[in-house]
Amino acid sequence: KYRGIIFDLDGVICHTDKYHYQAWKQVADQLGIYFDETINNRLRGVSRMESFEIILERYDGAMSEEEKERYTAEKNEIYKELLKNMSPADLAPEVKATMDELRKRGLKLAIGSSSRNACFILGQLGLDGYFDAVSDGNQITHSKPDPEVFLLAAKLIHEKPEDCLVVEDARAGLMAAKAGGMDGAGIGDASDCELAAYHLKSFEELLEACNS
Ligand code: B16
Ligand code: MG
Repeated sequence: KYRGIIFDLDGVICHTDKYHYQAWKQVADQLGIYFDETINNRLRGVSRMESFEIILERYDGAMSEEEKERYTAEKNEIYKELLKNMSPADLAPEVKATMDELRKRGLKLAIGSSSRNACFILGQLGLDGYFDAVSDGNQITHSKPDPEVFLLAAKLIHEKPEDCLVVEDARAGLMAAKAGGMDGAGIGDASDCELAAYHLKSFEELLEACNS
């Protein structure tokens, strides 16, 4: 049924939420802004600057664009330091085994991530060069829910959007898939999302979704 699978990275292939959280928390604390894990959940799939805008909803002052750039750059420095803790042990065996099986069945595999650190994270996980294509936050101008990152992924694997399935943990990502004319499979936080064609309880269930 599908010819290509496009995976979101953070929240699907690996879990970087705790590092995003710790890094944003340090910035929020400096500014005296209340920030917790529930607010952090709203940052899934959203770009770095848009994430900061969500955090600033609880900030009572004005902030110049220059300052916003400075704080988001600082968050990224902290985040990148934390990412150094990641290793191939952070890649769940069932995730790797499922992807290997999908590839064996002839499907092309791509990454469609809002993150500008996607390649670094893939390297940490030992997945350098594993995917047929990587479409990430460095190559796009509009982030999810805009479909740009997934349309680029489909183009890079030379498949039509309607022949691709997107795997996402964020509502914004499932909206992006739909806007791009692709089916979506929701996992984790997005597994119950009504926008998804498949509601995955585990990563392995993808194998059934691709058979159906
Ligand atoms: P960066 P995904 C997204 O990745 C994260 O879910 C989101 O929380 C983050 O703000 C965004 O990447 C940008 O990340 O600061 O590394 O460029 O889920 O689309 O793989
Ligand atoms: Mg995600």
